[in-house]
Amino acid sequence: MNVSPSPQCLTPPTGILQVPPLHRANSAPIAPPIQLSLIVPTYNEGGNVGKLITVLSALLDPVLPQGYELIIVDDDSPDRTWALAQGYLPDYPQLRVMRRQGERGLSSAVIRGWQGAQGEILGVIDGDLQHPPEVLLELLAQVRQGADLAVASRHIDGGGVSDWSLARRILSRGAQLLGLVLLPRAVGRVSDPMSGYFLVRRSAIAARPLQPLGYKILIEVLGRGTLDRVAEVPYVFQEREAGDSKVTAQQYWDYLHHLLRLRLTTGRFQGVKQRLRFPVKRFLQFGLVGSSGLLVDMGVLYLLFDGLGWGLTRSAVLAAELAIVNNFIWNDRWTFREFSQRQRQRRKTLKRFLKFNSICGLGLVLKILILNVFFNQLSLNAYIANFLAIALVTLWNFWLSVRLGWRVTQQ
Ligand SMILES: Nc1nc2c(ncn2[C@@H]2O[C@H](COP(=O)(O)OP(=O)(O)OP(=O)(O)O)[C@@H](O)[C@H]2O)c(=O)[nH]1
Ligand SMILES: [Mg+2]
Repeated sequence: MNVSPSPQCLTPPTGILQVPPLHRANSAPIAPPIQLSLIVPTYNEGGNVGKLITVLSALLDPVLPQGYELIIVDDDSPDRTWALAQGYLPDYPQLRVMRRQGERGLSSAVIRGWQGAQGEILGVIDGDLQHPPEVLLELLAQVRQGADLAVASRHIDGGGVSDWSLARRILSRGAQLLGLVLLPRAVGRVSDPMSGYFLVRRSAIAARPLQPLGYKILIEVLGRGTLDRVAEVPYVFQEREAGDSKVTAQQYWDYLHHLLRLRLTTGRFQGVKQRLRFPVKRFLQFGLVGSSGLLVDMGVLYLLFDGLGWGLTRSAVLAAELAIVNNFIWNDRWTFREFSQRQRQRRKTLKRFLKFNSICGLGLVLKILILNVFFNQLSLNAYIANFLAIALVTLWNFWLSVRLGWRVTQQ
């Protein structure tokens, strides 16, 4: 026979994944009320869980005395992480442990934790100490100052990854790019949509069914939440000290599946509205800059090919590159001024320049393809075909520049 379980041992909720709104009046009289509920999803984190509990409690006790709860949601780990965590319950009154049996997965563990939580501010942090605990206080400060979502980011100044291989960096950035293309409005709101370390106001996600898949719970929050203000705080992703990563190729598939599901189930009308709100003024500026680039291109070509007698290809390549430099400078200082002003560091400017170069390079390939189709397949006049190709590619370049080139996260 089981002894009656401690109230600090939470029963995993069942049914749909939906966070209830907060009903203070119905909750047990606790003084002071819980403000922050931080979920720690764990699977085989026996080597980390003890240290995590002590570090997080020491950090939060002075800031929110009795006003927070730390909820370990463990998926019945074979290394008995849940039992180890339960061992800390008597000494840590703000600690709760939820042992899930029969349901698995990081994202659903986080939501089950939020479903059993009492706080108005809900959060998540990894259980392997890769997320620096002290950043939590900065995230909390952001929410207290009015943010609906505060995300710890590796991709703003002061953030980073400690020792990732090139392959992992490329995979992570590739996944982010895919998200930007498929779900630009949601994913584009933060610089690090892959972050698993954030706080969100309960009211921003309450009372709506959530359908996360795999690891990227933040994508679900961005896609389905009502988030007026989003803030970011930099952090450096630490190396694991104990235990093993649970990341497998399956997580990449889940991520793709998750993005597509969100694409199909959210934002359809937003997409229409967005199309109707085409940024005409900015596009005209972009077109004007493009025309100035054409002049630079022609002028340099004339100078090198006719004036200096260089070969045609060499002259054309240099002329095109100088035109790109010209366009970049004007677009950065004029067309997309308000974006570049917020990211003025030299490294960021260089990054924007390289992105713009790739966008233009891709545009050139596209232009030649379109020109050939119009001229060879549709038998249009060469100059009309060229004009149409330039117009289409300018639109394409503009779209990519807005989506990827001068993208700044909303603060
Ligand atoms: N409850 C629960 N937690 C999980 C599950 N999978 C992973 N976790 C926890 O989620 C957190 C992040 O998982 P990790 O495997 O460390 O993933 P990561 O930090 O993105 O990647 P690494 O840098 O390789 O460690 C850790 O605290 C894991 O223990 C799961 O299926 N259920
Ligand atoms: Mg980890």
